[in-house]
Amino acid sequence: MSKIRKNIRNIAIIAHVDHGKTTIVDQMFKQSGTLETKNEERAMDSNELEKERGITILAKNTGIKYHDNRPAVADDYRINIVDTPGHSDFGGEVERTLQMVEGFLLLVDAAEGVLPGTRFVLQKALQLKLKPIVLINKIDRKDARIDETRENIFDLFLDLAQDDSMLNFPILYGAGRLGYVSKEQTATSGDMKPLFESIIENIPAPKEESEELQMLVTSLDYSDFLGSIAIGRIFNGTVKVNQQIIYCRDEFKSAPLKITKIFNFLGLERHEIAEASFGDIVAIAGFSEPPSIGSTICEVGKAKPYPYVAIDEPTLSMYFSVNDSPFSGREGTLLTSRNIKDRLEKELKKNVALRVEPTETPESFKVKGRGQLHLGILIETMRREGFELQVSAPEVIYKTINGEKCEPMELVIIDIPTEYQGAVMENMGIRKAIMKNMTVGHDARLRIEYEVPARALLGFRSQFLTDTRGTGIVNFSFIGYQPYKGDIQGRIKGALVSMETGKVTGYALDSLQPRGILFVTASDQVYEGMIIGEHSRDNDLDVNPCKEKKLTNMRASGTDEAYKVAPAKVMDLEQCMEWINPDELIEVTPESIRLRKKKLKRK
Ligand SMILES: Nc1nc2c(ncn2[C@@H]2O[C@H](COP(=O)(O)OP(=O)(O)OP(=O)(O)O)[C@@H](O)[C@H]2O)c(=O)[nH]1
Ligand SMILES: [Mg+2]
Repeated sequence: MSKIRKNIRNIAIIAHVDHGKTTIVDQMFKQSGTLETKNEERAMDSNELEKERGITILAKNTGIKYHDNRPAVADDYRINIVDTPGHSDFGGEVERTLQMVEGFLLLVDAAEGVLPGTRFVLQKALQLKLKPIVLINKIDRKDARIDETRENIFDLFLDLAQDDSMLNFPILYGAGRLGYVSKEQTATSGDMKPLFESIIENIPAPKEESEELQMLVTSLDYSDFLGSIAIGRIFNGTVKVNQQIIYCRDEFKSAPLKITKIFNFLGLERHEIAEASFGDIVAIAGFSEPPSIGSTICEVGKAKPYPYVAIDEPTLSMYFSVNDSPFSGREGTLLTSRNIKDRLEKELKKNVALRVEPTETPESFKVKGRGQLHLGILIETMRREGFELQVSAPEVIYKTINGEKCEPMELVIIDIPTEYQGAVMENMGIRKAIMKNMTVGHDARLRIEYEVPARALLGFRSQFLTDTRGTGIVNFSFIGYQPYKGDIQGRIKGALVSMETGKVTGYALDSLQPRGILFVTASDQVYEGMIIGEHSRDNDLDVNPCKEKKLTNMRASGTDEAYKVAPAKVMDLEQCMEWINPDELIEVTPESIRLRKKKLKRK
């Protein structure tokens, strides 16, 4: 007979980027009484880059305790929550963690409506047959379009549901940031109770199918005291501290090992517990080697891998190489191919959507990910750790399907003031975009849906912002592979390349200004072959940014400050990734991001 843990609910919060997932978790903490502490915003976005950029990068587990006092169900409940990232580059995080839960809360921003990320995460959740709750969020926004959003959500479910039972879902309305959720779309105040109650009513309690232990490992952690830590969901059985276990995956079976600690998640803390059973999401220590994500923890002698749905394959690749620029070793501490290899191997253990392949030279690795931001965050993290490396222009990963060359495609939704329609449509046309839908929205804005080859979006954003004078909004998400669409023009402008190694002078920059857009400032150090600007024409141009003014008579030349040079264009890593061509590299160190030609010396 199968057992049920009627006081537990496991739920993932999913949405398009920025639709308010992490913010609503703050309120769930607060109003369930789990976190009494201060008013820290987006408490779950705990890592440095998440805080800096205001986005969630890693999916994370937490839990709350909730007392429901409705007579029929009055009891104490524990709701385990997975906060997932919305940015499509981190889709692997969503796929990985959805496998832990029985249900999901789909948030949709009432003003932005259904966007490509909404489709992506909903599709993944429905494929796993998880139970839905829909929350139209941010209804406090003045530009909220609740009716239209709800209609679009229904259309999306109709499109993605695998059977009719999936079409029957509760819809709530709320403003996560203001701390209220309601069954009424006209609500302007209230609390989170309707959300908690809906979770308890609609999300199935965990059920045990067998008493033999099966815990699916969905993420890894490490502590200096405890070593490797496996985090995951127990689907069957019970596990206790000091118990002997094994972990297995496919044909692999580990040697027995002893569990030293078990923790569960509550608010921002982990609590040590003595045992855990089916339905619980826990962290377990005692491993000498970390089990791979997707492994199942079982009793000794009873290896039984739990089904693990593989994560989508990467769509973008870049080469990561040892920094061989003339400035190598000036700013970083981790320089060698060994350093880079070890670091990438460590990353592979927990970054499930990443792949690393050796190349013909030990100095270089082919790193594959789900998009520019996915790889960009890894590079940014590495430079903060002290690494120096060189990375190549990102390239999409082609696939041969039924003998035909295919390429990754993105669903793109742009939202622009009508007046820019011409410029944007022309730009999309050049990029081989296929228009799928166009609707006229409020405030004389247009919403156009396209399917576009992913490679055509490299470098798209800056052009789009120029075309729409910064007023356009663009969102995209991977939708699958389609036959190759033919040539697409890349960067039209050439590079201004330094022919000297030395210190940049204001005098030289002053005379180079008319040639294009400069990336360097007076007194920057440059080397021969380094790119110091974008040429206004389509060819590369060798220039000397270090030229000094000739001293005339006995009088010293004017100082650098005397020259009026427009401020240099400083590009961050992701902008550089959009800008560069295949014969160029980005040199990344803890202090600097430089662009260079692969071949530094002039002929
Ligand atoms: N008006 C309004 N803004 C909100 C509400 N909830 C969240 N926001 C704002 O929306 C932005 C994004 O919020 P987050 O909670 O980080 O969104 P998210 O879905 O976790 O974002 P990712 O994890 O990066 O996908 C923040 O600026 C929030 O302050 C709301 O109820 N009303
Ligand atoms: Mg978030």
